Amino acid sequence: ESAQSRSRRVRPNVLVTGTPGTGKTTTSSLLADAAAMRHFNIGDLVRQKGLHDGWDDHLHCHVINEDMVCDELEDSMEDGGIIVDYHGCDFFPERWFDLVVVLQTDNSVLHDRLTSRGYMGAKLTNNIECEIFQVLLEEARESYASEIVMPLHSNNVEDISRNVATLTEWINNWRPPAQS
Ligand code: DAT
Repeated sequence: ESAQSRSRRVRPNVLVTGTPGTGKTTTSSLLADAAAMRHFNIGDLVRQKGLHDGWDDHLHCHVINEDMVCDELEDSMEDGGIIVDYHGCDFFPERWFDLVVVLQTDNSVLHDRLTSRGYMGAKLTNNIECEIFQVLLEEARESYASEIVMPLHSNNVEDISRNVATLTEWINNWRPPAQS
């Protein structure tokens, strides 16, 4: 089933994941323009379409309804040419993605970015720890074939440019798997 679903696509699907603040949305929107892909920011989609089960007062975010998100995306994912941008990766169907990018940022740099975004207290600490312990990299490696997981540094604007160039080239060189 997995190989069949993949071979329908004429363009690849790319998941861009990582701790909040590592640059997923910035990178994904630049990549979408550069490689003519469609970008779904899952956080925005959840808010716009109400794909959640209410508000988490402790974590200050919506409680995402993962089934509703997957149902919403399924048809678009079959067509290919999609970038999905989210700080989690274990609930999407594995067959959806041809490449899983994990953005990584040094702690001090990430700390400053999250502070200027207004994060503090437990939310700040949780996200810094998430990055220190490489939670998203581990989650990606547990959820997808290791060959398709690509960790990339995202510490400065030069990293963003290089990552967008690298990923654009990867997307343009991608070919559907040969039919057997
Ligand atoms: P995410 O979508 O992972 O939460 P973002 O793209 O919204 O991250 O970026 C958060 C902030 O940090 C935003 O102000 C842009 C900045 N930023 C992200 N990646 C960066 C990088 N590699 N170099 C410099 N600034 C970056």
